[in-house]
Amino acid sequence: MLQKEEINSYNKRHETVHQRSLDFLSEKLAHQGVDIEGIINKTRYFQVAVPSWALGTGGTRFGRFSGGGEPGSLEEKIADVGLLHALTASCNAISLHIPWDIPQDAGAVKALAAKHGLLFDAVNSNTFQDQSGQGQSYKYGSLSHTSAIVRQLAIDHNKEVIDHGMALGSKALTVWLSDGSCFPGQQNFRKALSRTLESLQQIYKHLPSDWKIFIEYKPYEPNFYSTVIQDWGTSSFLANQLGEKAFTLVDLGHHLPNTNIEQIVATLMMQQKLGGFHFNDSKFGDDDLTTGSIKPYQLFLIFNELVEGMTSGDPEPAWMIDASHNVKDPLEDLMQSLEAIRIAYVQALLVDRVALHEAQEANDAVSAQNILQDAFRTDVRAIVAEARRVDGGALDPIGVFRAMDIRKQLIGQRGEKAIATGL
Ligand SMILES: [Mn+2]
Repeated sequence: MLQKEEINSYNKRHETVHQRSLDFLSEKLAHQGVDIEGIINKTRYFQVAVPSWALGTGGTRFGRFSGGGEPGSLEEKIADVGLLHALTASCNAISLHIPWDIPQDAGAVKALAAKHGLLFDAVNSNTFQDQSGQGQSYKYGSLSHTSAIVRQLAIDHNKEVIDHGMALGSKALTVWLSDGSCFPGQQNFRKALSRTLESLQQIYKHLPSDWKIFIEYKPYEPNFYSTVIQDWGTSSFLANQLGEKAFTLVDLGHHLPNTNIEQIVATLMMQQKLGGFHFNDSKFGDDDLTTGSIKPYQLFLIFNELVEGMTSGDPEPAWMIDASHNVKDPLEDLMQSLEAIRIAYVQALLVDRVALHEAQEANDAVSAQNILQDAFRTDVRAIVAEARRVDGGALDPIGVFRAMDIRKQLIGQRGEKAIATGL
């Protein structure tokens, strides 16, 4: 475990410059009537879950280039998220994928996570691949399958995932289906959707009273003609049919190019139906690139709607990073994502909402754009760094990670060939 003193000693090197940037920003914001302390506090509480599958080097269908020292067990995955949380103080939860991360001893796993200051976020089911020894195949779908026996297998799996999650203190189940078809005519759209709803209703019955179910959508891949839950409208339909514990989950990469995701967010929040949120970035499809690496302005505009919703009293969604990489060290990648997410959040907090509403009501497009871009062009990194520092994190997390040669240490402990389980 990374010691607080080690982080503090690195922080000392950056203290003077950091303080100067913070004072400069503080004075600038004070002129605008913004209380910087309030913003820092809100930032501290903005915590994002890290999924257990983001800790290893991701692959594509063409190849996988492991970086070494990857976590080979659930315990090591928890240690990696603990390390990230120690450095960034911004990811206090881990999201597990069952069956990749079935806890053998839930009590011990829970205790280990608590030692790292971690909670268990939503648990994720997996019916997009067959598990060894599985009697039936998901090749042609799971919850929507034409065979009742396959559907039952998938329903039972989701119930088991809920049971695992309950033992760990999770409060939500995320369902993402790869169900769909590759060729026109292959699947009856109406029957597939209606079977999916019936299957979800069975799972919903198993949900404890204080749990939520998040329904994720995706337009294509791995199926390339149709996906049963293709868009937010379909997810929203299912959530509304299921009941008050069911919500839509928005994954940034699960949209066709140029989709107005911020408007989807606003529409779902207005109905109190946005339950979960997955961060990543993309150029073309579900590219799973580092959050904020390609379209930081879009990320800000999305956060602008999220903050608009949260300040109107809509429930805060469950935040999670959902990305996986071929090129970067996965831990460094996650640190970049965590930073980008908080930057966009803080910029959205800086939007002069009263003035924006006035400009909108007056149909003043020029002022509205200026108000948004004033916030977006504010360099808020000192606020994000200060929020980390106050909570014992590093002013420069990647700098510490590199200076301490943490990847080399992990390779020393786990080996060059250690490959994260599940990917
Ligand atoms: Mn996702």
